[in-house]
Amino acid sequence: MPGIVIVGAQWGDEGKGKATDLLGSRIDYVVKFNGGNNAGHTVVIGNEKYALHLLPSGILTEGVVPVIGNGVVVDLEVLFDELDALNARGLDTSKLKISANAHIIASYHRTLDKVTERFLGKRQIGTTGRGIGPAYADKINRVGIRVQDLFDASILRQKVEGALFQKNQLLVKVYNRRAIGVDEVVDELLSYTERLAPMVADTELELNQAIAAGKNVLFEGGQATMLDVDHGTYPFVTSSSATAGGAATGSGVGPTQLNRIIGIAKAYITRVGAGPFPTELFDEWGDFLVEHGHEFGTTTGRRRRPGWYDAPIARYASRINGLTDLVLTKLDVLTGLETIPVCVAYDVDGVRVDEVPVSQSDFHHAKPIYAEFPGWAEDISAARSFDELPQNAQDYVLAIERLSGCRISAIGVGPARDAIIVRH
Ligand code: 2SA
Ligand code: GDP
Ligand code: MG
Repeated sequence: MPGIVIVGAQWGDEGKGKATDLLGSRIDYVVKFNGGNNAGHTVVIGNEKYALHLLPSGILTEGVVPVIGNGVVVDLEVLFDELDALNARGLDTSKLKISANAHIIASYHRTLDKVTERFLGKRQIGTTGRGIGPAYADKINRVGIRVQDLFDASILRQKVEGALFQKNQLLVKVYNRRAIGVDEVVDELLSYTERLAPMVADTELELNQAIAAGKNVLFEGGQATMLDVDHGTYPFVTSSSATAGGAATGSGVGPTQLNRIIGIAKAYITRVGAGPFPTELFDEWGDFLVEHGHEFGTTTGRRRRPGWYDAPIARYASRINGLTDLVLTKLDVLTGLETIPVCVAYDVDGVRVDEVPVSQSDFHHAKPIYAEFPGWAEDISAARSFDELPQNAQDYVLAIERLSGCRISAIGVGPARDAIIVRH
């Protein structure tokens, strides 16, 4: 191995939590490298269902060291709530390490996220309202608060003053809100330091040492390729690097140490929030996918927008991430369909376009060109080898593999932890 990256190959919610969890037994560290508590991973273990937002899903596997890397934005209230909830269910979370360089989401980031969205009206992004964008904006503007700042009260005060200076003008003059006091923010943040202290580490050093010692490190991407701030459907994206390159910058481990890059894609596709989506379905087939796939947000409970598998997006994700493997999840959700359309190219204003168009307007106008594949009616959730799948399901997977430009090394056939066919 030893550096394995897992990224979403579509618009998120592909089942990354399950894939991470599947590899868990051979893994020593699981690192979250981007995003914050906007993520939502649902992992089913036995009869227990866990919904994680901020914590890496490796926290559910015994013996694994879960790490929140420098590329993450951390809401401390959420952090301790999630830890308390897991502890109450008997899970040991004492191994968690948090990078001293990770940035903090404070209450003013949440406030700004919500008021900005309201202000945008029809042009809103449909964010999760968790303060993600404003926290990353502060990081790039060099007025962010980092985890390490919480351990020096006078430095913290200076930084909070710097962070609030422009924001208060904006809140009062543009958004007609009250100004936020420096003291209230400093007090809020300092109230967490005692509990936080034992978790804070030089995770960049520790991860490099672990890799040098031959340990296996899994980098778990939040959100997905099409939501990446550089490579996604900007501005309808999240504010972090959700593609494989983000694993290096968001953890301090160099790209030469990343040996395997695994993209996760559903056998169809969904998106939450606003933005272009060529294969989106507004008919009963969309309802079928939402109903059979339980497509509701793990974080906000929002209904996900459903659509057919989009092969140009899969090829794009393959390229941008340098995928070595694709894991196809939720094949079971398609059971019962007579025919299954797959988008193979787009029609953009009368012209056939084979790849994701670089122009945002073209992508907005792109109409899918479909190939149709025959479906299957048999329940596939007990299949554990490729041969056990009905012929039409095998053919569907092989067609998707051919169209996506990447080998499919595992296939999800149900929500349970072991409901997966491993091919490579
Ligand atoms: P934000 O809050 O600034 O990151 O929102 C910006 C866009 O990114 C989308 N986004 C997501 N899309 C799918 N799943 C996500 N996580 C949750 C889940 C979502 C939920 O696993 O279900 O529960 O609603 C996620 N996080 C961010 C978001 O919809 C915006 O389009
Ligand atoms: P993530 O954000 O990529 O981690 O994905 P989410 O957890 O938000 O959404 C994926 C959902 O699909 C979860 O509820 C999983 O339990 C479920 N899931 C994962 N793999 C499969 C599968 O192969 N079949 C079915 N039916 N459900 C799956
Ligand atoms: Mg999710």
